[in-house]
Amino acid sequence: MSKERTLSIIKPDGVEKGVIGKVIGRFEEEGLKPVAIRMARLSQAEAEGFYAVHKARPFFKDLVSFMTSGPVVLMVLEGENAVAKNREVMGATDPAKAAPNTLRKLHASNIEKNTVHGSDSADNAKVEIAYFFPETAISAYEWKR
Ligand code: RTP
Ligand code: MG
Repeated sequence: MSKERTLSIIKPDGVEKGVIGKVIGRFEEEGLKPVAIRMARLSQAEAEGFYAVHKARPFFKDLVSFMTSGPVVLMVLEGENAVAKNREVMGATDPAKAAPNTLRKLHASNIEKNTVHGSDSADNAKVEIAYFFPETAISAYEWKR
């Protein structure tokens, strides 16, 4: 096991539903420590750039329009196997297929408005973190608990 970082986003539906605290609390309970947090309203260019890998997908236009529809919470989470752990806590993309008690099962509306984003590999996590946070915005600290 090794300490790793991943990028998490609470999507506009999660902010709108008022579950920011619940989502961050769950990450903390699961050993994922927030080391950077900022709220933002993504521009179209930022959302298109972030999801560029999905550019050719039929849902790309809707996804960009959803991700720019309201504020999001951008976070860097740190912990043992943070990338995989975050994906596990989020659950499947489609909440109908997500395991019980995952964030998407608990809070998501549908396959698009699915409350949270998490990087899908350690390499992508590095790129996604750098997309939103300069290294100086990431705080080093230890949990005392
Ligand atoms: P994410 O990147 O947001 O963490 O989600 P993911 O890895 O579980 O899913 P991915 O395949 O990367 O898709 C990115 C986001 O696009 C929206 N989506 N809509 N309408 C559709 O069929 C569809 N499929 C995907 C979702 O918001 C998904 O999280
Ligand atoms: Mg993805």
